[in-house]
Amino acid sequence: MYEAPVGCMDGFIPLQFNEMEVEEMLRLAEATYGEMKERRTTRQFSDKEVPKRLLELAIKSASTAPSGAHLQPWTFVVISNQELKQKIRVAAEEEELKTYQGRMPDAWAELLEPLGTDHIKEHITTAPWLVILFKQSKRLRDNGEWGPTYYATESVGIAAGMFISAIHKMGLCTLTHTPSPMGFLRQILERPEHESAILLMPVGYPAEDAQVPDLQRKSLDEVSIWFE
Ligand code: IYR
Repeated sequence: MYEAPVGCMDGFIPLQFNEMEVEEMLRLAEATYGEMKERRTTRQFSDKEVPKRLLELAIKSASTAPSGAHLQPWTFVVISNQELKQKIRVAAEEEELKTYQGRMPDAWAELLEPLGTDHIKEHITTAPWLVILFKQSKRLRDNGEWGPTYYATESVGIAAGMFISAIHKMGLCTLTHTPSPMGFLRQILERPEHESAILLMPVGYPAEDAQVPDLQRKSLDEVSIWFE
């Protein structure tokens, strides 16, 4: 039977935490920011192969995300099968065409115009890997009954952020594509009713001639308010 370490409550273990000198913390914080600010969402991918192990590690990193009641309410569906990617691309472009040609209100379209997006989703078939992140709205309880998950949207959003960071830190690119509506992904990928697709993320190297919009990010003052 499991016994908690001496001095710990049942089911608890001592936190592993190595306090660092502030100088070192500052150095690491600067280095992290330096790395993160170089991340860009890429729409043009190369078809160069990416080892499966890198995807496994990115998903393991993402799955360390905090989640409501530690339920980890996510499923990463990972695809390299070209026929399946093609099927998803056809379905995504069908929906996106309807969106771009009529469903998208002007106020939305005017924001996308400078980003150069359209209904053609070449990245779905070009990138070597396609990762589709699903949110689970229910979980199977120990007694065999279904129960809800908690803060699933927030939890999956955090896991997505950590996945994106992991992909960037390993020297690859991704794109948070949100075909709309996304119901077709559950059908094609045969996911259960309580799972809904949140993001479709191609992963790979950027195309050699990849271009990104010349965006500026908001300053610290614009994104934060401090009470000291
Ligand atoms: N889902 C569409 C439209 C789109 C919406 C937003 I908000 C973007 O930042 C980019 C695109 C698409 O993926 O093209």
